[in-house]
Amino acid sequence: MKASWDIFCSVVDNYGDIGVTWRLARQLVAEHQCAVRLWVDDLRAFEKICPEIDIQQQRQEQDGVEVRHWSSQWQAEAAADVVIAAFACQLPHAYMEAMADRERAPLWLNLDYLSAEDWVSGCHGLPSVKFRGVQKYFFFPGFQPGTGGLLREAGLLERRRHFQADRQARQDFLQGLGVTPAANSRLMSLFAYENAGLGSWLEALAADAQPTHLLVPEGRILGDVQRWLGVESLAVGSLQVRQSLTVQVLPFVRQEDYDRLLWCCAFNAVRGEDSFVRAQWAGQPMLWHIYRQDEDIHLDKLEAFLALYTQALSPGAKAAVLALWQAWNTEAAMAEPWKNLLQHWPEVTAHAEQWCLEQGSQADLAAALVQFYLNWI
Ligand code: TRH
Repeated sequence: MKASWDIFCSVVDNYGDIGVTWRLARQLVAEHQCAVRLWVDDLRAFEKICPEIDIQQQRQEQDGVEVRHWSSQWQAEAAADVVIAAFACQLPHAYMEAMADRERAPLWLNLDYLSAEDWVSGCHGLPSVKFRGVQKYFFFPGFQPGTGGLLREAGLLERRRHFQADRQARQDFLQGLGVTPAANSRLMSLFAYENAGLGSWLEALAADAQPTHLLVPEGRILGDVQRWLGVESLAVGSLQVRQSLTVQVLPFVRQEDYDRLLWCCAFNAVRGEDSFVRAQWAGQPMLWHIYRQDEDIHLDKLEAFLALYTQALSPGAKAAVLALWQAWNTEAAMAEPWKNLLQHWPEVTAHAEQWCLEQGSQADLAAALVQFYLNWI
C-alpha cells in the first residue's frame, strides 16, 4: 500500500513556503508513488505559481496531489503515515491528537529552512519535541553530505541542458513572454526584494559597452526599478531603454516557466530559498538576495554559502563574487563589484555549471525524505 503523506504549509509571506512544498508534494507523487495531501492556508499565493489552483475549492487535485485548504475551522481528519510541518509551522491541535491516536504513530518531521552553515549536518535527523509519545524530527535541506540535500526532480539537469542547447526552443519560450532580446545582448533576470543598491547596478549596466536585456518579474523590486527609470508607473509588459540597458517587466509566471526563464538567462538574480536553488540548477552565474532576518543573522547564512560556493574559484574570481554578493545584501553600491565580476566572467560561468554538477551528484531532498521514512519504519 502507498504510504500517505500530509504536508502542512503556512504561507508566512512571499512565495517560498508554497514554492518549496508544492515542488516536494509533486515529486513525492510522481517519483515515489506516495499519496500526498498538501495543506495550504493561502491559496492565493499558491495560485500565483500554479494558475490552475481554484482558490474557492476546499479540496482539489493538482498533478496527483490532493490540495486542501487549511482553514482556521479544522475538520477532523485521520493523520497520515508521514507528517511534514514545513518551516516549523504549527499543526492544528486536533490533527496532533489524531497523530497520537493512530495505532502506529506517524513519522513527524519539521522541514527546515535551507542553510549552508556547518551545524546543519550535525542537527539533521535529530529528534525534536514529542507530543503524546509521537516524536518529531528535524529534517534539514543542505548542500553537504549528511544533510537532507536539495529539491531536484529526476531528469531536471538533462532537461535543462537540452533546452539550453535548443536555440529555437529558447526563442519560442521567450517570444511567448513577449521577449525578443537583441542578438548581442546579455539576457539577465532580476527577482529580488527592495534594494537601495539597485540604482548603481542599473547605472553600470546602462553604461556598459555590451547591451543588457534585463527581465524583471513583477514584484517587490519594481519600485526601485521605477525610481531609477524615473517613470510614473511600471506595469507588466513595460519596456524601457536607457543607453545599453533594456528593462522589461514580466508577469509572474508559473513555476515551471520560471525555471525556463532562468535557463534562458546568462545571469540570474534570485532571492529567498526556492528561486535560489533553481538558479543553481540553471548552471549560470547568479546573485542571491537572501531573506532578511532579525539582528542580521541572515548574513551568517550568506557567508556560509559563499564559503562553499566559491571554494573552487581562483582568488580573483572568488573576491569578485564575494564583493558582489556582499554589496547586494547590504544594499551598497553595485557598480564597481559588477564591473569587477565581468572581468572574471568565463571562470564564473564555468564554475556555475561545475557547482551544479557537484550538487546534482548528491541525493535529492524528496529521495532523502523517503529514505528517512524507510529507515525509520
Ligand atoms: O518568495 P520568496 O522571497 O520566498 C521567501 C523565502 O522562501 C524565505 O526563505 C522565506 O522565509 C519567505 O519566503 C517566507 O523567494 P523564493 O523562496 O525564491 O520563492 C519564490 C517562488 O516563486 C519560487 O518557487 C519560484 C516562484 N516563482 C514563480 O513561480 N514564478 C515567477 O515568475 C517567479 C519570479 C517566481
